[in-house]
Amino acid sequence: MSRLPPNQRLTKGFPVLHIGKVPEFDKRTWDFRVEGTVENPLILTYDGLLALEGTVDVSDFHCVTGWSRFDNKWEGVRFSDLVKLVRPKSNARFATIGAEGGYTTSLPLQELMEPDVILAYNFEEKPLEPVHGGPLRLVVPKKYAYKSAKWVRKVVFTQEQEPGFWEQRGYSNSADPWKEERYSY
Ligand SMILES: Nc1nc2c(c(=O)[nH]1)N[C@H]1C(S)=C(S)[C@@H](COP(=O)(O)O)O[C@H]1N2
Ligand SMILES: [Mo]
Repeated sequence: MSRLPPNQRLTKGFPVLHIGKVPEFDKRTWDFRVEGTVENPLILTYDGLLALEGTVDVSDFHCVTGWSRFDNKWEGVRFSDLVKLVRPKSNARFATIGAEGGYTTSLPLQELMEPDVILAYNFEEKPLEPVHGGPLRLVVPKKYAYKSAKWVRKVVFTQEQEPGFWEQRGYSNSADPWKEERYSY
């Protein structure tokens, strides 16, 4: 199988795509919260987040508008490592990712537990730039990139799935680029 999903084209640059303004990052007030149906909710500062066990992963990125970018080197906290810390209750099946400015997306825990799913704070060995979601973004390589929320502040574990920003506006909830699941019809 080709490395490029159907009807995608390869880009060498790194397009910037989002709605709204790039948020200001103030290390003194920024926090990252993990809550919902978990045994051990967390509130971390930026330094607290960097102190967690980190992972580097190189992955491909596919935007639903048709561009793909190969070999992106992310460093951050594996979602599955976060799960070990917060210990979801047995009825937790999804998580909603909340970003600055109200953007949300959600995924089944089963998909978030994949080893390439990372809450990334570094990109290509440097702190992730604000335009690309710094200080913290989710990276879900096997899904169209609207699942890779930029400027993440919150993860809420849930029993039922809460449709995200684009998922409420006609984009696919499953968002698999290999099956070309772009729209929800
Ligand atoms: N918070 C937030 N995250 C977001 C978006 C957004 O509008 N807001 N757009 C998504 C979409 S559609 C894409 S293609 C990627 C683009 O990431 P990039 O700008 O780093 O290339 O961010 C995703 N994450
Ligand atoms: Mo996108």
